[in-house]
Formats: sequence, structure tokens, C-alpha cells
Amino acid sequence: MLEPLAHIGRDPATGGYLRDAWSDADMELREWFAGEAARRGLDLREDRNGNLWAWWGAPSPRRPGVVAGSHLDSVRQGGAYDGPLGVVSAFAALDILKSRDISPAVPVGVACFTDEEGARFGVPCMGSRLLTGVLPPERALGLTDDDGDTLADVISRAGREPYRIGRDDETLAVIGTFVELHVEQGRGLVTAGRPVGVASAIWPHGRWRFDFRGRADHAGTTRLADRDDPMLEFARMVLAARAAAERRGVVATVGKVRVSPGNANAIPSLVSAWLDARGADERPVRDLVADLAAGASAGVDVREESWTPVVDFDVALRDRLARVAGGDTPAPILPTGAGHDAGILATAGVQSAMLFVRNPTGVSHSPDEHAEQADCEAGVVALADVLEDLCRT
Ligand code: HGY
Ligand code: MN
Ligand code: MN
Ligand code: MN
Repeated sequence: MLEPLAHIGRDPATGGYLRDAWSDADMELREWFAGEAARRGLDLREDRNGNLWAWWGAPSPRRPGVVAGSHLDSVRQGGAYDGPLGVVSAFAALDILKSRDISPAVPVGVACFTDEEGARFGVPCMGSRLLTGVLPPERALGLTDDDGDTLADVISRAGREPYRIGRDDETLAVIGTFVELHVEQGRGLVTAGRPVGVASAIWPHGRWRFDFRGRADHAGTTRLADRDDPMLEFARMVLAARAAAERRGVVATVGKVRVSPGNANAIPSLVSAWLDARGADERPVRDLVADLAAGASAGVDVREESWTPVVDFDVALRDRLARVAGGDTPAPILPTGAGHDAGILATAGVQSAMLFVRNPTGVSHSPDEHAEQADCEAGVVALADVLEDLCRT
């Protein structure tokens, strides 16, 4: 199902995807989206934050539409399905509605949110956070990527006006209900033996940046007793995070580290590390981070980069989706530890829901992520049924 865009940003050596927001690959994906919209005669709009909307029918605040979609960017060396499956399925579900000669009571939209993964600038769901005002534009514009480009530089280079970003009430006002279909990032549906499920909740989750400072010096001539090596305290933090996560029943990950200046024959002057911590309940996640900050020596900076509170999806809507998507027996309803744009919209008061498609490996944020063709097709039919049901309002 993903063949038309499978080549874009793909690393042939690993099969993984490199689709940073606003990169060449992302720009090619945006062109693919525009082409899909044009092929269907949909009205294509790009909002002030770079999110893309393709509308069948003209939505208005008095007649808001039903929207399906997800994102096209990836984590570095990500899988093929995380994001694109939701966008491709949204177009395919709209095709099914048309083939059923459905004339929806409300407009139907396909959405693609910008920079969901936060791989480049560190803040996840950037497009939906800016759209809803969760992320202030001035905070976003100052973010820099690994080679020092600011978001403003990159948006300008992409031919957009960076200083228009920010809460977009005009766009929000025409979204009635948002449904995000996403490959499951886990094995809940494998265990349930079902191809499609519905999200009950998204775990609270956040990212913190730790800066460990030391003194650069020669690797060969500096006595151990004379060293101020930030790598040591960084290593202790990683081990402490894992121990605290086990103790508190949450998950903590350090997947990105930047060592400056990065000489193999010199003690570093700075080690920056990003902690990702999540859990079913907010308190133990917060306590883990507090433990680590308290255990850090005076010179260590700890900064919260992003925080998303628990998202409990609307019960009536999720149960309705489970009935419609489940066919004879309601689809399984399950939580997720992964963040999504549907979660950001839900926290901003937009009626949102999620459908999951079975991932036999359960693995994600890796080239090993997978979904079987038959399950992807079942996801499209379930999404079409859900959209048809929601458009009947
Ligand atoms: O990080 C996440 O949970 C999501 O995949 N962006
Ligand atoms: Mn992801
Ligand atoms: Mn995703
Ligand atoms: Mn750059």
C-alpha cells in the first residue's frame, strides 16, 4: 500500500527512513500529498504551520468536517508505516466513500501534520502543537537542529514565512472530528488476534535535555585525578534512569547524545543528552525526572523540552469506533505509550480518536516495523466505515 512513496527518504543500506521535517525527503513527500489531493480533485490547503489539508467539500465553522490523517516525517532510520500508513489509508478510505456513492453530510478532509516526530528540532508533534497553541511560536522559532539551523532558517529555505507560525483558530474551527489511523507500536493487537484496534489513551510523556559540562583537555597527558570529564556523570545518569524506571514502573530512554567537540583524543567539554520518559501515570514519570535532576551535580542543566499530559480519548467516540470498526465483535480498545497528533488535538478540545493496525513485529522507530497487506487493507475499510458513520451525523 505504501509503494508510491516507499522510495522517498529510504536508506538502501538499512531499509530505514530518513525523513526529517523540512528536509528534501519531506518536501518530496509534501509534493506526493499534493499530487494525491489533485488526482482526487480535493481542495489542498497548507496552514500557517505547514500542516497540509486536502478537502472533499468546503468546511466552515458552521459545517466543520471529518478529517482522517497522520504524518509523513520519520524518526531517523524509522520504519515505513509510522505516519505514512495513516495518510495513505485516509486517501484510500476517501476513495472507498466515493466508490460507495456516499454523499457525506459534512466535508471530509485528509490531513498531514508537519514534524510529528520532532527528530530534527527535538519537539514532537510540532505541527499540531503550533496549530493548537500548545507550543508558543517564539519557542519553536528559536529551536536549532544538529547543525545549528533554526526552524526559521529551515522554513524560509522551504519557501514559507516562518513568522506566520502559531495558533490557527481558522483551521481549528473547521475540524469537527479527527481520526488518526496508525500502525500499532506494540503487540496488543497481535495478542488480541485482531487486525484493527481503537485507542483508549495515550500515556503522559515528555522529553528533557541534560547538559553535562566539563573541561576539555588532552586524552593522553591529563592525569585521571586532574580530569573534569562530563562523560562520567552522563554515564551515571543513563544507568540511574534505567534503575529509577524499573523501580517506578515507567519507561525511560536516552536515545540521543551530542558530545562536544567530539574528538577521540580529547576529554569533551560538553555532553548533551535527551531523556524520553513515559508511563501510564504522570506522577512516577515526574518523580523519575526529579530523582535524576536531584542526583545531578550543580553544573548540570536539566531542561524540559516537551510534555504531553495523559490523553484519555472521548469514551463515547472511541466505543462508537470500536463498534463500527469491529464488524461482528467490537474492535479491541487499548492504550498506547506513543505520542500522536490526535493526542495533541484531543488536549486542545478537538473530538479525536485513533485506529490501530496490527504490527506483527510490535517494533517501531526501526526498519523492522511492519504491517501485513491484509491488515493494512482491513484498516482502510475500517477507516472508511468510521468516516461513513461519522459523516452521517
Ligand atoms: O515518540 C512518539 O511517541 C511518536 O512516535 N512520535
Ligand atoms: Mn513515531
Ligand atoms: Mn507516528
Ligand atoms: Mn540543518
